Amino acid sequence: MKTRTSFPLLLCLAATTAFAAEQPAPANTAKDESCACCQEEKQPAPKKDACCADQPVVSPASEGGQSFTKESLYQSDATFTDDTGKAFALGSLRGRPVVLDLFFASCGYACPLTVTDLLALQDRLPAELRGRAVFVLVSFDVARDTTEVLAKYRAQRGLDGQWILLRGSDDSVRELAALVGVKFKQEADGAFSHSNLFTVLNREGEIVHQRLGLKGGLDEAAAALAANTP
Ligand SMILES: [Cu+2]
Repeated sequence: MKTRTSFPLLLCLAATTAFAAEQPAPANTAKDESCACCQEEKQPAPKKDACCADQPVVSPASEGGQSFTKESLYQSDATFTDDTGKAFALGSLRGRPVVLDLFFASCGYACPLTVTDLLALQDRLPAELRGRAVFVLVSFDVARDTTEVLAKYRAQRGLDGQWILLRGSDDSVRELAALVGVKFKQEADGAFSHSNLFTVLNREGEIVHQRLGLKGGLDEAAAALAANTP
């Protein structure tokens, strides 16, 4: 499927680790106020195809009678496996409110902070919503984040059954990253510079909210999840 490239771009250098953050610009995106050196570049908003927006489309991921909306991430034919080694199709998340975060397990700074925030977000959800919301972590460290490493990460961070930890091919991870506007790059020391961004998907797998940066925005994310609960 086509990737979105024309998002407003926000580049940010953090003091402790350099990363590039791209803001795909949903209405409620929170800005990282801790970064005083941010530069915002305005780019034209993506143009919607007015004649056929919101119409279901058939994609490789929609085999078996399923169809997804044009804006759904679940159209992607990217394939993943979870931390038990089982194949996982993003389309199987359909119907659930989803928080999606790309990360790498050995990150020493930003990813652990984001996971801590996502645990706090999970905690603050009303019980019914907490039982339905799914938190998906997808590793972009395709070489080092093996099934075993992901399983260990789950145990170390105390991630319960509402969390899904995924790994995939470089192509699959890059496709998903492009869809949500996350940039990442491996540095000479093996660590990754990356956007700090998590995404809320509605029941159809459409982006309804993103938090950019490492602070705040949990109320907005909780509201975005709640708004998509039947
Ligand atoms: Cu990180």
